[in-house]
Amino acid sequence: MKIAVVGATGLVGSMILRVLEERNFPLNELIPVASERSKGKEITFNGSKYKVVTPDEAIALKPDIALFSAGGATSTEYAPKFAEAGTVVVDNSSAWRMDPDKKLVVPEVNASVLSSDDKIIANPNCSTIQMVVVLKPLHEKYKIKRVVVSTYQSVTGTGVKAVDQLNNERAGIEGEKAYPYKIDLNVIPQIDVFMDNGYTKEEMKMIQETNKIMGDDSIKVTATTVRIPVMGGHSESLNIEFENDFDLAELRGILAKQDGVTVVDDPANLKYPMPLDAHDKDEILVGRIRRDETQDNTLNLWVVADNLRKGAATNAVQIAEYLLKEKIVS
Ligand code: A2P
Ligand code: 11C
Repeated sequence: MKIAVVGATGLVGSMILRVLEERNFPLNELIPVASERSKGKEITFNGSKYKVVTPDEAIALKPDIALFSAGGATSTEYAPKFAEAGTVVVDNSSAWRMDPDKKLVVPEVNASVLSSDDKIIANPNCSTIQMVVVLKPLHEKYKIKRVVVSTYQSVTGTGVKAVDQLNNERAGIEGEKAYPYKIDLNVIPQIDVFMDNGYTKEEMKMIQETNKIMGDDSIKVTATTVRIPVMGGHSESLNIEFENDFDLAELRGILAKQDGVTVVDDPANLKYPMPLDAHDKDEILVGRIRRDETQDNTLNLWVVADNLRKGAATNAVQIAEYLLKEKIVS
């Protein structure tokens, strides 16, 4: 298996390399890819050194799978070129997610939609991924009518520039800004650009991607997405209204059995999920599970995951693992 990682020098790309190492992904050739600026730079993978190549050089090497995390423009330009050369692309940008001809995949939810016809496969937005893994088993059992989600998102979701901004502000150093406002000691109720309807693009991603991944446009989703001065891990408050009533103990059991989910919910001992606990883990942590006492068949819960891992790198690697397991790529 020849695997290219496009964006290998970036925040998500380097996490993809780490996740490939940790999971012992069965590859015998790694092709780290970045822009012309990084050509020739050395990266270490599984104890060996590899030289970074450009996308055009990588295409000529005909990788079996390319894991892309180099921004929408790079994906738009290069994913079709890799696909044409016979490579299956798993793309972490938003470039192809809502294309009706492309699959948008979270393996625990809808891996079965994949087939050998899929040459460019989209990896969803981080805040969507951690939400749908929790929604899926609950929808199957109780049928979701509506979800109200509010997010508390880490600066790592923006990239290196935002991590630098937070660190610089904490150290009292002037530097480049990723956000229009100070982020340390602050909360910014804007993630990505504003759309004509007053929602941000991040909010619209959570709405549209959820319907597509769940394969059910009848689920109503409304979102408020917020940036907070936290380093690794997105948190979400979910209010979920079901068609059918639920038993709280049974519902907890369903979540505890869900692949990729760990229930951390013991208020008596002050146990609930926090980003510091989710950091560097692949599991999605769920807690504060309780009835919304103001409305029938309605639940409140709290979901936390490492946005660079399950929210990006791990999900992409899991898609690649599924392609191998099902011999969609061999
Ligand atoms: P480079 O380091 O050469 O700029 P992040 O999201 O953390 O900013 O990382 C973006 C990643 O995408 C980096 O690895 C970056 O490489 C890569 N990248 C940006 N533009 C291109 C491009 N035109 N072709 C290939 N890789 C690119
Ligand atoms: C954030 N969710 O936390 C964004 C980052 O569409 O993959 C991921 C953007 C995307 O800022």
